[in-house]
Amino acid sequence: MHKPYYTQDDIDGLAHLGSCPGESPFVRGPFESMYRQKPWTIRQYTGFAGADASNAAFKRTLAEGGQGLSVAFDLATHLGFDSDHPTAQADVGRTGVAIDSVEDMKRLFDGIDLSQVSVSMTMNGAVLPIMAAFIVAAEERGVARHQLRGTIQNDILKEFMVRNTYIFEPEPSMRICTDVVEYLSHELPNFNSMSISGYHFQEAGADPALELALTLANARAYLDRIAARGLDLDHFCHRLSFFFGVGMNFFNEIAKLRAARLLWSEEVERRGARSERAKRMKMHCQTSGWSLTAQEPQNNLIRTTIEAMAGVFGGTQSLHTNAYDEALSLPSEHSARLARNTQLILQQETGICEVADPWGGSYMMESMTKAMADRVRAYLAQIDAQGGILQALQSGWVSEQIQTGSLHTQSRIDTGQQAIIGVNRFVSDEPTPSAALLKVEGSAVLNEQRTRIAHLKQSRDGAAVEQALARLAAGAAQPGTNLLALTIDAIRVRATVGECTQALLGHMRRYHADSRFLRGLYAADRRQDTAWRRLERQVKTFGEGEGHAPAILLVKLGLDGHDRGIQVVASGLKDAGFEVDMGPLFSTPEQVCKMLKFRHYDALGVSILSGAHLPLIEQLVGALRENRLDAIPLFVGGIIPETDTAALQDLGVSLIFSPGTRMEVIGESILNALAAVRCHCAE
Ligand code: 3CP
Repeated sequence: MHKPYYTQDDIDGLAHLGSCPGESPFVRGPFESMYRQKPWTIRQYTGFAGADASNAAFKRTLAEGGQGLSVAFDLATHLGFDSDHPTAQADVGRTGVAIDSVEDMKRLFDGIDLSQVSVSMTMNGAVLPIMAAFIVAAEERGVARHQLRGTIQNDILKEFMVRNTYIFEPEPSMRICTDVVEYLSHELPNFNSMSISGYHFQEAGADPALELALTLANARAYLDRIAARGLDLDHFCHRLSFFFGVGMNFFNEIAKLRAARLLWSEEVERRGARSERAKRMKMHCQTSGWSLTAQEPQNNLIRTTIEAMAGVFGGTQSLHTNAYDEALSLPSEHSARLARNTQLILQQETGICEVADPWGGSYMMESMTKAMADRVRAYLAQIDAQGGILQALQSGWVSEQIQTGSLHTQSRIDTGQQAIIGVNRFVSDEPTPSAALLKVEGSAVLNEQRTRIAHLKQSRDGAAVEQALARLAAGAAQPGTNLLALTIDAIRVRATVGECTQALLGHMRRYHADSRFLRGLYAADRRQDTAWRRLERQVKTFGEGEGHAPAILLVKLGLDGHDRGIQVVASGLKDAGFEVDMGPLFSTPEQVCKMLKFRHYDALGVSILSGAHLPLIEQLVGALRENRLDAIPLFVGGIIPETDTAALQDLGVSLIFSPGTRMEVIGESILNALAAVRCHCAE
């Protein structure tokens, strides 16, 4: 909550005041000259289909004003599956580029000078083979290790908390992260070895203070592990970088980024760092994907511009601006260009780069920076009281905090308290002008990758691969051996990403998360709301008619781990009176059938945000038919382009819900569909 206005009284005595940009505690920015010397890096997250298509997109981005690269990998790669693995097939090349070996990595950067362009790679679960493939690709192109500049995300803790592209259990995962930091700090001195991320917390529902607190709590856990290896803070700390989301809460977002630098500087100093470089937080920011709406998508251009300005006023070093059509599909060439131009216009037309920390000294901003830092300190104290972030993760505290945030936000939107223009206010009757969406031909990418893997396996020295993988597997069982060094050896002799992962899985167990959703919170926010009470009555009436509450099974199919939407829907329907079960992440059609046989359900709801809805629903419907379960009404929620609606309906999908659908609309639609089925059966 902001005050109506701020005065000198609000900043009197604030301890963080008085420094200049580039001075500890770096509230005002990591560099004195900030954007006058070097504007933030325009770094757009890009990658889809195969390496050649993504390489062309990288070259286009650099030619059109992009200043660094940021690789999006597909879900199969994230989870350590080669493209020819049966589990991966529907997801190959959908939400990022498919990389199975160093050969793919070389094609990805073909014609791009890795000694000149810095490359960020969002990779966590399969960090070892992907980082190894990047290093070997550069080596075979003649680029020296010290010339490589860029960032590997390598932040596994937030994967367990929200993003869900983990492979191994937390302990071995932490070892892998630390091995990567240790290796890079010695071998690739100009490469950032972590991008400790808050972005995904915000996307999952955390407010800026919780986002920052969880990020810093994770960073502390990494510092503990790295310090335990005997590494000197002044040697590696300047290569730990950060990544935050920037949403529509304009002033708060700026305050968050300023408070982030303040708190990090304090933390690192407290641990004994001496150099200014170690205490200086550097960050990448991304505008909020969640704030984008499928309704009137051009409005998203405006939202993204405002969020980008908050990131820049907050002093970010690197920025991704989302494309306006991302609530509908992957960005098209045109929307990607507009997103990039948003940053070019800010850098080159506005004069914003001329002054460092323009908000410095503002009564409001300084007081909000302090308030933000205090809220974050209070969260950190709560985490410490539980014994640290790993304990808070395992007890469920972290997911409860985030889900609470997301449910309150959803109820504020559904009741209209939080305005979203075109969604809950000033809704337009005009049809949305259709955008030219990017469509990935998943099956073509899959076939190409399969052929390439087969060729690789025929042409390599099989015995050398076997030996390298055996050494990697032995290393996994032996703490103290650096797993990145061993993976580089395996990748160099053409082991695949999947084979390296499999070798590690011999000694490191695969992690399986529980699916949880909160009960009672959403309904508590909507108790006074007539639309909500009507839904509750309808559910009750349905239950009285049937002799039991309507029971629904909600599942995530495929490799897509984005579960904010399904958790909100599960909580909302449960609170309305439905019986709700949620299947585990990464369910297969066969597992869904098993769950449906285990107990009675009136309906099945599937959430897919990865773009793989057509092949996945086709597989699911086939399995349902084989198991004689195809009479159950099937609903799909997620990012489903209108052009795919008819195909899904032909497959037998009864209802499709896009992001932003109000809870009572979902609930009532399901009840109506169930009633229609009952009528049909009675006829
Ligand atoms: C910069 N430099 C300066 C100044 N500005 N020196 C003096 N004065 C200045 N004003 C120096 C820096 O110290 C650095 O040198 C060099 O110039 C480059 O600047 P930089 O600030 O380090 O910028 P950059 O290379 O772009 O690196 C930015 C950070 C990096 C540090 C944030 O980690 C990064 O690029 N992160 C991006 C992460 C990312 O793209 N994530 C994508 C997530 P030295 O290096 O010598 O110090 S996408 C996730 C999407 C959602 C999902 O998960 O699915």
